[in-house]
Amino acid sequence: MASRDQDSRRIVALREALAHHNYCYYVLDAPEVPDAEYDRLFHELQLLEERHPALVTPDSPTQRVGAEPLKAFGEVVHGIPMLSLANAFDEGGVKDFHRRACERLGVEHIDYSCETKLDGLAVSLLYEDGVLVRGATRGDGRSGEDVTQNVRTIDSIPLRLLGKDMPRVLEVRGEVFISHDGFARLNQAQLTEGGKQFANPRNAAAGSLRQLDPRITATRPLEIYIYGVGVVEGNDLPDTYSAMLERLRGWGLRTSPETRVARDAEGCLAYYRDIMARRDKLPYEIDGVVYKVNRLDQQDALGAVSRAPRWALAHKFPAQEEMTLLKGIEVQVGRTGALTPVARLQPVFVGGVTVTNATLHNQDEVERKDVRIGDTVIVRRAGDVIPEVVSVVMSKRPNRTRRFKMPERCPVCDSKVERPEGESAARCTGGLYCAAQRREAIKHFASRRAMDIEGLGDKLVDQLDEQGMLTDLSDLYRLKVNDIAGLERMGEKSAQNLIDALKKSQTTTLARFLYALGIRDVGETTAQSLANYFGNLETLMQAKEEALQEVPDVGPVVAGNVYTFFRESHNRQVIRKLIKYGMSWPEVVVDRDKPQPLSGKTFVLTGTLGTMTRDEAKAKLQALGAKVTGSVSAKTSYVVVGEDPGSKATKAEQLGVKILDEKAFLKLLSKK
Ligand code: D41
Repeated sequence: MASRDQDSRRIVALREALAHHNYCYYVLDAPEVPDAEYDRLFHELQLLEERHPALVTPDSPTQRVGAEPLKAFGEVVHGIPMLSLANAFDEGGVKDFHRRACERLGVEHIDYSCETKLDGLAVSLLYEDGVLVRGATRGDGRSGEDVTQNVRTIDSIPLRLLGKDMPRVLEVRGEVFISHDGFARLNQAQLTEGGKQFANPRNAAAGSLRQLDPRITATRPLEIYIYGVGVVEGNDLPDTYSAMLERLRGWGLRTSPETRVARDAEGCLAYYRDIMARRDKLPYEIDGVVYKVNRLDQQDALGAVSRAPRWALAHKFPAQEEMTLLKGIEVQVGRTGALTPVARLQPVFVGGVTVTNATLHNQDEVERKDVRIGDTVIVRRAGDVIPEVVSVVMSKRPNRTRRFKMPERCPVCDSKVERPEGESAARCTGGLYCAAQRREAIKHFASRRAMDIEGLGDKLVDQLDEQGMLTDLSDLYRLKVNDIAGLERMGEKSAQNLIDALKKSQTTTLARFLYALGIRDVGETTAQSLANYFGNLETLMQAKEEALQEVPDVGPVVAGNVYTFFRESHNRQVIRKLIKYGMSWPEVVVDRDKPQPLSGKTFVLTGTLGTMTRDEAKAKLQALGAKVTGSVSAKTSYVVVGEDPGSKATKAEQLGVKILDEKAFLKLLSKK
């Protein structure tokens, strides 16, 4: 057995190695060793410490968990108050802030350090001689709660600082948060363990940090970014905030990778726009950005007013959810005739724009959310998606509200409305007789990924249709400059441009043309598959349903839709006219002999897959030549079983059909 001395040296070496790997992983985001190696080192340290309990120190990586639950948190009075941030909500606010700072400092230009504003909660960490001795919440800024045992469980917080030359006393401040992924995992775990669901990552982070039992906190995916210092004793810090962050990072503290130095208000605003554009791609929630005067001497000169520094500004993103009054519900008719209930709202500023309409999706959703006319509702607009009604504020429901009912006749063309069994959408049966469907079909036909007719926007389509100039799609190609020039906002020049764009669109590909026709459920990928398989339009138009189902990515439903579309004499006529007026594409070279690795195999999918939707899985399989069907029989080659599978998995077992879990399924796909 090794001597105590040898063990002691090994313990020190292991702790250093583990601290180093932690640093690479959390701070540099560049791990040097696989997790398994980290776990081995960790385990070796645990064994040695068990053998020599006297050698265990509080900063050992083995000591992150295990503290006993508390009855209550102690109070921590912050040595230097934790200030709050002044807010700006628009460009004007940022420019004012910059101008005032320039005036106070008597300078023309200021460098700012810009960073993201995480939506978590602020904490203070106190290091003495490099060892973490205390963690506290911000509280009211003057005093907070002692959460030392909890912050010790956060892996990205070092228990001991790395390197040398650190101040004897160093208090740093930062934001504790939970990433989108961590949040999803946490709520999933809560679901299986019967715990409560958290409403958002911020609440989850706050609830997790303010746990009296550190062993619970240890299971929560908390992270930290450090953004400032408080008390510092015994060593000087650099001259700028950005250099200071660099220094903190060198000591093993995790700082935001999105930090940049920018000059003046313009530089800050460019940073804001950049982050705003990437907001949805960041792995965590942010509610804005923060600008900080970079020179620390300038920070000192500016000082603070009413608990907020004059040298820092939070530039908030527009809120993504707002409350407003639902004044009415109208029904919109889409390209395929689907009726969508749309909420007419008291105009409200949300997600950066004024919203007056929001989708309610369909009748079932209206009922599930119990949305009624006269209600106060919460409207959400995130990114580029269509604003939607999220929920009703029940406490504000007036005595008299009106319920919504889907009309029995189309509000546009008065045709009968049908709701096929098993579908969520009610549909107008008017087809192209319905002005709404006709206009939407033309808008789709003209859209960028279809015929790409530049200049033919929604407004213009509506106008042309109102004038009775578009009985069907092919009429587009009979338009003359004179027909268009008289319309609203259309002069001679823009009319000629449109004619040119129409002409140009006639040289196309079969795939684009098929997609542009707007056959139900035929998206770009399916259109491409059909074009590749049949090579020319004639053969496709003659194809029987069985033949259509041979096409990779085409199942019985799509095959039925395509078949029906081409049986319709009106559709055939429109296509004939489109070609007569000049639509053309090169013949596609058909290569049906290309070996299809899964041809002859039949798959059934059941349950939820983690890495793709069932439709995506189906498309992938079909692209490899496999058939995907809905029910298991002795002829089925494989059943792919996701999470919460239905009776199909049991049936497969009974019939002795091969079962693939997601991992095995992905492996099979990757090998083909
Ligand atoms: O990401 C944040 N939430 C964040 C918060 C940040 N990036 N910087 C901050 N800087 C400060 C000052 C300038 C006062 C040191 C802050 C906060 N404060 C803050 N968080 C909560 C209250 C104040």
